[in-house]
Amino acid sequence: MTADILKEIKENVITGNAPKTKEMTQKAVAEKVPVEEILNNGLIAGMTVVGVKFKNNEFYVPEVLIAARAMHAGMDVIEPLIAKAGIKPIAKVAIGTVKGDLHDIGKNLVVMMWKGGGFEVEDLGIDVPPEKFVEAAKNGAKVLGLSALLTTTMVSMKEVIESLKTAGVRDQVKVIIGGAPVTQSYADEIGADAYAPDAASAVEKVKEVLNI
Ligand code: B1M
Repeated sequence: MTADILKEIKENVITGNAPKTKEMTQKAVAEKVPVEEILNNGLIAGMTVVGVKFKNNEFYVPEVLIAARAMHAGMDVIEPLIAKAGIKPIAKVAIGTVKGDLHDIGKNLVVMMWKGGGFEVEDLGIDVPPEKFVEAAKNGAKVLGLSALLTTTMVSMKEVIESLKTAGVRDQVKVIIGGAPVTQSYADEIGADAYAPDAASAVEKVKEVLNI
């Protein structure tokens, strides 16, 4: 029975049915399914499939956004219970679009995938100056995600890494970069810890840099 409800939650996240995801999550809570199971085997399991489909070009941006909305509908139900159950997020991470850059669709997808992967995500927004990334690292983010869509703003990624060094916090945080003009060789050149070509890979990369 529990397995059926969790399967339904997972399937409704994948198909992006927010009302049904909410309803099934409420049903699971009413039937005393442990909140950790609802999260891991229902909601996160659904988003994981979405990530794989997105990577394989079976899903495109609209499907991912709709699935994320469904996941949020389920999260809203269990969020108060998560705090009570004492479930800890895997790690705290922060992400922003770098200084001078206002593009946020790709960055928002990474936010959703990271949340879907069980991370606590601080979204720093767009046009984020290096000092805000430094502040996030000082506030406990274990990974910083930097997004850039313009060839003119990707240089700011290097500034972020230099600022982390100047502030003496480079060793305590991993830096993952991404965005259309960004490449692995650029990541190597500026000393980033990883490059992710898309939002689904960003989940794999964050686990990789944290050794989890
Ligand atoms: Co702009 N824009 N834009 N734009 N825009 C591009 C990027 C451009 C390629 C269009 C073009 O000329 N063909 C071009 C950049 C050229 C260049 O530098 N090489 C460009 C330009 C020039 C500009 C302006 C300068 C235009 C002007 O005003 N003259 C201006 C700059 C404003 C600024 O930022 N200061 C500008 C403005 C805008 C809008 C505001 C109108 C709007 C943004 C709206 C918004 O984001 N809220 C916009 C849009 C929508 C685009 C295009 C059409 C689409 C971008 C997008 O959202 N793609 C884009 C052309 C294109 O790409 N076809 C273009 C979908 C999104 C899902 O993909 O963001 O690449 P993307 O994210 C991917 C991956 O890159 C990766 O994951 C995502 C998917 O899995 N990823 C990460 C992204 N961040 C990641 C971080 C990670 C890991 C992966 O880890 C941390």
